[in-house]
Amino acid sequence: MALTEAQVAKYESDGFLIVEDVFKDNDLELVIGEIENQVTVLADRLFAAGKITSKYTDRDWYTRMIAIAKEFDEAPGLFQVSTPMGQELARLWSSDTLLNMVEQFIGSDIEGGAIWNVRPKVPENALMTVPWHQDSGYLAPDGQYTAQPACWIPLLDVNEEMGCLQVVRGGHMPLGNTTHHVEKKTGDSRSWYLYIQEDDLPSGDIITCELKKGSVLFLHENLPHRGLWNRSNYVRWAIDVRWQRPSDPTGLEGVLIRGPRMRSSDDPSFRPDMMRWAAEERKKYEEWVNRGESDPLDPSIDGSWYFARWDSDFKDAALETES
Ligand SMILES: O=C(O)CCC(=O)C(=O)O
Repeated sequence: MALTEAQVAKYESDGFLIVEDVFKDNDLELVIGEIENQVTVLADRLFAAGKITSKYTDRDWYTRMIAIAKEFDEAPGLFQVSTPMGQELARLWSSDTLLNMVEQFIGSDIEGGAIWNVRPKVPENALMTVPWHQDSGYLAPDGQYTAQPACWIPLLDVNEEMGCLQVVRGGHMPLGNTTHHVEKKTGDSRSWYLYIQEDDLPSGDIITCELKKGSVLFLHENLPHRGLWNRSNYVRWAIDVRWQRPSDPTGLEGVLIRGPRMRSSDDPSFRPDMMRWAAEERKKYEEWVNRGESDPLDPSIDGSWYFARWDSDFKDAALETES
């Protein structure tokens, strides 16, 4: 699927682009099945650890994580930060369907961005509600000018009530970061999010991006956006993945490994080895969040390395992370 010139121009001027009917139901079923299995793995772990009194096997994809989170509210966050990259998600991320569109934004040398997420946003859960930010705010300063389009892929129809995304149209310009703050200082102490104060948001219409399953939302790395509170009775499942040019800094040097190479302009037959990358990434990630040492059921992330860019209180902790 190729984007029209008008769609590419819209992405450049608005900083985001909704593309409808990218995937058919069947295209997403394998990923959903994989995620359902991963939820079962988590439920088994939590049940064995006595964190939940039932594995809630009678609940479906739309409600199981809600039942689990009622007993252990950190479960969705734990799912997000600790579930390994699965084969089906890797396939989707590196699919020609997505790469053919991404190529129109950044050219035909493509590397995956090292930050990716599967988000089970359950209702009324602060840890799953992402405040206003620019994705590049989470990077080291040298990464803030790296073109790094994100693709947000809902796994069901999403609307405002379910906690879809909001964006500031055109708010990605001029390039560079707006001041971010560390949410754990003012909000939930377990939070790993940065936030932009409403007063610091660039001017521009705030657009609520309601999407049908099968549609995707591309986001410019510099575009302020947030995930709304989920006020529905369902889990708002969504995936977000990123790409960049291999020649650009990731802004994550020393913390995460580079993302997987996906396309090469001088070798059209190049195919990525996604699962090898995923295994290496896992190892590095475990070190990064210190999961080897801390409680494996604690979802908190040591985000001091990116907190420190915005708040000097985290400088010492960041130095420890790097050493
Ligand atoms: O899924 C959400 O609610 C937030 C997603 C987001 O902020 C992101 O992908 O950068």
